[in-house]
Formats: sequence, structure tokens, C-alpha cells
Amino acid sequence: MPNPPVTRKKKAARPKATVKVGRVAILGRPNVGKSTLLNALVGERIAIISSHPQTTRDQIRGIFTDEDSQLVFIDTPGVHRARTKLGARMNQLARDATRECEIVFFMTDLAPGSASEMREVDRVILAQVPANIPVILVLNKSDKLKDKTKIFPILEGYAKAHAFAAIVPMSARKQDTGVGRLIEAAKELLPAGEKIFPDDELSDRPVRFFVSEMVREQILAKTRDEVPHGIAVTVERFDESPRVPHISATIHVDREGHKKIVIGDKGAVIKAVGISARKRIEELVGRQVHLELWVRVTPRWYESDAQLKDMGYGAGDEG
Ligand SMILES: Nc1nc2c(ncn2[C@@H]2O[C@H](COP(=O)(O)OP(=O)(O)OP(=O)(O)O)[C@@H](O)[C@H]2O)c(=O)[nH]1
Ligand SMILES: [Mg+2]
Repeated sequence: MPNPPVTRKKKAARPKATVKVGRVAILGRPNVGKSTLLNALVGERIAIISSHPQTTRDQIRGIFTDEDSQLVFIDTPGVHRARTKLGARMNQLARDATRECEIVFFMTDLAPGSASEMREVDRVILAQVPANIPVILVLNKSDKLKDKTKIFPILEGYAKAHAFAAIVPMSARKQDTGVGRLIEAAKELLPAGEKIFPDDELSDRPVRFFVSEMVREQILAKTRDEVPHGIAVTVERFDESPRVPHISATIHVDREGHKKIVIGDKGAVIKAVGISARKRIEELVGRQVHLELWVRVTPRWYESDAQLKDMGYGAGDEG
């Protein structure tokens, strides 16, 4: 099975001998735009994004290298009230990330009518960050506020809740100037050191991981309600020997009814998932691939330590 690292297409600038280095964990509630920000920071679509909460289930590291820095951004699952072993595991991964980083980007989202007081759920998540770690507050989705002056009382209100190292209102989706401001703010807080990764490395995750995520992303885009939360994707085979590499993946669903939805009328849904996921995979690996998808009912896989481990989510060890 191939396990090469994923590299970026664009050439990164050659860094100096010592540069600003460090790890930045991106933390926050589900659906606030953490994965959208990770992609904007590294300039490539590596983390999957969807309108469903709890899309990200794992830590995803994206490596940013320029002439004077190498920053490792860690996307994390949205912290939520866990109802399954998978959910508990996801929260644990988010907590772990705050202990393995030098800086936290704490993200919340703005909406018309956003209160100037920090939300209680946000306070609880923020309280998980070790006291010695500087936190930069990211107020995302500023594009939703037509009247930008509405941001000022929110800035003031949030500044009272925590001694943030910086506060950056931005739109991750629009990839506005907030992206560059966050990178500069992180560099200012970091010590000089030696880069760890080669200039062109984009993530520490192997291609297989992204393949399964890209299939899952397309299912999330094409199904609704409880189906997305019950889906897991595993890559069974990744054969690079043919001229066009052959990938075989299994979509695990929670129950028979979900299998019907994922397959769709005359296979329409799974066919569309396959086409879109294949295009995304080809974009990532830079060559044509053949993608074969299977659907299997694996009831309550998200409550089984053994299944979670097999699916690459590790054992859910917290309740
Ligand atoms: N309007 C607007 N929508 C955004 C912005 N950033 C992200 N979104 C949308 O918000 C939704 C969630 O984005 P994600 O990046 O998946 O959010 P997340 O925080 O990673 O979510 P989880 O992985 O579930 O924790 C998607 O529909 C995004 O397109 C933004 O700046 N403005
Ligand atoms: Mg996410």
C-alpha cells in the first residue's frame, strides 16, 4: 500500500536557515469554519468541509512554509456534547491538540444579531486551553455581517472574556486579508528554530487518508439528516501497478435504509459521489485514478472500539 506524503503543487519559497517555527491548533465549536480556515492557510483543499456539524473527525495537520517561517496548523474536530464513542474520541483529539501546540487559534462565528458577550459554549471550550498557551481569537464569517461596525461591540465583549494575544475578524470562505493577518500574528508569537518538514510537504497524512475523506465529503454533500453522521469510509486497496492506479473503498453505513439512500435510485447517488470524489483525488495526486466504491452496513460502528480503530479513528477511550 502506498503511503507517500501529500505535497503541494506550487513551489514554496526557500526558507532561511533559521525561521519561525511552531504548531498552531485551530479550536472551536462544530461548523464555525475551522477546516475552511486550514485550507485557506495552506492554500490547498486538504481538509473536507460541509454544512453539517461534526464533519472533521480527526486532527489534520497542514504545513505552511514561506521564506521566514514553517507553521504547522492543526485542524481539529468541533468540540460538542458527545453522544457516541466516536464523538468522545473527537473531543479528546481536539483537547490533545491544545496540549501539542505553541498557539491556539480559537474560532467562533459571526452572524447578524451576534451577542457581544461570549457564548457559554465557547467559554467552556476556551477553558480547556492550558493557561500558558497564547490564544488568538478568530471571529469568522464576517461576510455575514452587512454592517461591519457591528463587529466593534463584539470585539469589546470578547476581549473581556480572555486575554487574547490578538483578535482577527475575517471570512475564511472569502479568504480575505484575515488569512495573512493570522499568519503574521502567529509568527510574532513564535521563537526561531529549524524547519522540520521539506519545503514542499503539505501534510503528514498519507494519500489514503485523503482519499477516504474525499469520498466522505461527497457523501456529506449529497445526503441529509442522520445519514452523514453514520458514514465512515475505508480504503481497502490502492494499487499503483496499473497504468491508472486502482482504488477500492468501502462506505460503511449504520443501517440498511441508509445504504439505499447512499446508493440512490438506480445507483444515481453513489455514481455522482464516485465521479466527484475521483476528480478531487486526481487533483490531489496529480494523475488519473480509477475509483471503485462499495457500500456495507456496519451497524453502530461508531460505538465499537474495534471498528473505530479499524477505521483509523483510534479506540474511543473516553465516555
Ligand atoms: N458565510 C461563511 N461561511 C463559511 C465561512 N467559513 C466557513 N463557512 C461555511 O461553514 C460551514 C462549515 O465549515 P467547516 O470549515 O466545515 O467548519 P468546521 O468548523 O471545520 O466544522 P466541523 O469540522 O464540523 O467542526 C461550511 O458550509 C462552510 O462553507 C465564512 O467565512 N463565511
Ligand atoms: Mg472541520
